[in-house]
Amino acid sequence: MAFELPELPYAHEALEPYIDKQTMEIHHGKHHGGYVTKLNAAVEGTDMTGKSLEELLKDHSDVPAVRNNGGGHWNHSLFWTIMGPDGGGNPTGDIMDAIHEAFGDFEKFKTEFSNAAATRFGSGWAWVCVKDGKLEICSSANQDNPLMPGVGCGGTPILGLDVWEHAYYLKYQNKRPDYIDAFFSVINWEEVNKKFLAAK
Ligand code: MN3
Repeated sequence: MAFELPELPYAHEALEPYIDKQTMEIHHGKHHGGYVTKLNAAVEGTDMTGKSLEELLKDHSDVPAVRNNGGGHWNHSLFWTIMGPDGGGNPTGDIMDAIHEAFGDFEKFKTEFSNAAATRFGSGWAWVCVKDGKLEICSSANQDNPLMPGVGCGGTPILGLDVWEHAYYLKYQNKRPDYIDAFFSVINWEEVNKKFLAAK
C-alpha cells in the first residue's frame, strides 16, 4: 500500500496570524506532498515495499531517498497534528509533570527548546522526545529524526518544530526566532500529552 498525504486536521488559515494560510498551503500540499510522492517512488519495486514508515526510518535510513522523503513524511505528519487553532498556553496533565521533572519549569523548557530550534544551522527540526520515560530536547538536520539510528537524542519524538526556511520565510523572512515564538501560540498540548502517554 502506497503512502498517502494525510489531510490537515484544520483549515489552512486556522493557524493565522501565527502561521499564514499561504505557507500552510504550500508547505502541506507541495512540500509534504512531494515527500510522499518521492517516498513511494523510492520504495516501489524494492524489498522495502509494504514496510511501515517507522520500519523504513529504523532499518533503511542508509538509503538517501528513504531517509529524506520518509523522514519528511513522518516529520510533517507529526507536525500538523501537534498544532491547532485552539493551541498555545501552558500544558496540563502528565506532560506538564514530565516538563517539571526534566526542566524545572515551563519557562526553562521553552528556553531550551527555542535555543535548539534557533541554533540548528540550516534546515532541520527541533524535537521533544521521550526516552526511557523522560523528556529530552534535541535537534536534527534536514529531514532526519531521532527514530533513525544515531540521530539526535534517540527517543520517540512527541513534539517537533520545522525550522526549514519553507516553514516560515513568507511571513517571517530571516526572523526565525519570531517564528519560534509564534509556534508556542499554536501548540496543541492535548495532542502532545496523548503522544507522551503513548510513548512513555
Ligand atoms: Mn517542512
